[in-house]
Amino acid sequence: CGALKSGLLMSLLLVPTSASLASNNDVVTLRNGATNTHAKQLYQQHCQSCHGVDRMGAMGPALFPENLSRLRKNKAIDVIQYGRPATQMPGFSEQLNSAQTQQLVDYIYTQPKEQPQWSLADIKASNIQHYQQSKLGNKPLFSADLMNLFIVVELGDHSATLLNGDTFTPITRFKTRYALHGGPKYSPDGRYVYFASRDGWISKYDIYNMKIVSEVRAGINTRNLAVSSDGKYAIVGNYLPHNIVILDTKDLSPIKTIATIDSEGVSSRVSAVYNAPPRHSFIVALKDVKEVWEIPYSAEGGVEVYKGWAHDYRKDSGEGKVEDWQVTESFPIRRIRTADFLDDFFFDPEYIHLIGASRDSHNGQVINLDAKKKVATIAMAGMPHLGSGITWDYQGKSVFASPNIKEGRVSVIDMHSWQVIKEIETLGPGFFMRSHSNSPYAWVDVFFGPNKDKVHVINKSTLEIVKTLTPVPGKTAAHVEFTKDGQYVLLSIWDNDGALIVYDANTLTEVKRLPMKKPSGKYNVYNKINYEKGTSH
Ligand code: DHE
Repeated sequence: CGALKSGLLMSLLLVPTSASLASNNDVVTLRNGATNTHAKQLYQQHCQSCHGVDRMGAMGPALFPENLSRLRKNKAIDVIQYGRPATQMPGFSEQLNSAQTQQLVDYIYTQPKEQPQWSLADIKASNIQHYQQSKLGNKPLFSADLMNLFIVVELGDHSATLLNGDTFTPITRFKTRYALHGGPKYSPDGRYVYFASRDGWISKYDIYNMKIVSEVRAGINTRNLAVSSDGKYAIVGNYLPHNIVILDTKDLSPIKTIATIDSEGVSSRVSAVYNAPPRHSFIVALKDVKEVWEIPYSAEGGVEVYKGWAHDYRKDSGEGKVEDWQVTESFPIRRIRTADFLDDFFFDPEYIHLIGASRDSHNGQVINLDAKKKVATIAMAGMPHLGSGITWDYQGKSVFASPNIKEGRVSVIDMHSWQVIKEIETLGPGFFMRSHSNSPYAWVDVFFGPNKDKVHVINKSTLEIVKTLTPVPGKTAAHVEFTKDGQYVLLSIWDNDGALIVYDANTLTEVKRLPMKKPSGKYNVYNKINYEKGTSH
């Protein structure tokens, strides 16, 4: 991670000085009982810029024993030496010998003297109101189709651009928190956008007034956030502490935290949180235990069902495990046990089925959320990136397709029989896939390996690659998003000296190129708030 030197400074600046985040890791007691300051120096030199001061996590995850429970020590040695696929973690075999690698492993599996805490009180204390919403106007301060706006996240200098999706001109550009990750989420009307940074900051941006209005630090090491369909609540999933946090979207004040502990009392990181609109609930995927949670946030799905779930919760878990109940019946937890761990997820458009896979398994599990049970296994080679999956209609059936982060293939799966219809061969493993209901094409990148500068365009009716683009030779081309009407595609050149390239979605020819600093994801208001099938949710 030494490459991210500028990240180091930001990370140091942004780690709060609250006493609750202090820890004393200077002296490490190794397995043989000896103490060692060298391990910490190695950590500071090679790991801190990504994994944060005192192992708290930043661009990379926090490194404490409870966050490493699924990684055996000998595997951790491999990860340090050779890197981890599908992450920003490079290999260090050139810089570190095996004794140094072992010292680092011992260090990260050592409990800190003081356990890092981030309580409801810490969250409350971190809540900042930059502007009083009542004093801001209710009309946009610019003229554009509000449904065809894009937010483009630029990781290069931790900024975001608000882009007019008709003219492809930037409306404004603003600073974000350090290392945003995952898709920002819009309010149901598209006016507000909520960002999550890897180090726990949630920011609410008012598009009409082009201002960050509220912020809060919801965790030390955060995965992602989701916003309820009624726009009232945001849920944040954390790696550290092991919990979820429900926020009031009005001002991002915390409503409650829920420790993510399974029915056996085992604590877990949160893989990701999602909004399931037809269910009026949040889905919480847990990483270290074989459970998925459903948390209804409104009684709209049927009061009786809601009560049933609340009852289910009491029966399953007992109330003692939930901190900070404000209203006993609010946000009850419905536990769904799973056959395997789930690291990556996809939902069918009806949100009845969850398709999940663990990092170590080659099979996907299909779980019926209503029946609370596994209904099918999908045979998939490599490591499908289900989170980037999309759906479309193919020969009268619904299919979903997912890129693969280990192998050069896109798997296309029948969503009725759960059989793989086709494995489309690509020029290397890919990360993101996209389409639009109005487009005959699906786009997939080749994020990893020598062909990272290539992007494939797949015909959704024939399941064949019809064109492979190389927009900037040698530079990673990844992550596309369509305009509201599906007529144009925006693609990122993932480089500090990068660009956002606009293509005509039908002729596949370039229309415009805007210089940008490592643009990562881009998010169209209309596609997001309407849960367009071709985009991520
Ligand atoms: Fe992501 C989304 C998990 C590495 C860029 N990534 C997501 C989501 C999850 C996830 C669960 C969906 C959340 C959401 O949008 O609400 N990502 C993971 C990992 O577990 C993984 C493999 C390891 C890790 O570091 O956590 C990982 N992701 C990366 C990267 O290395 C990427 C390329 C660069 C970065 O920013 O760290 C990256 N992930 C993204 C982006 C999205 C994302 C741009 C949003 C995609 C979208 O279109 O919605």
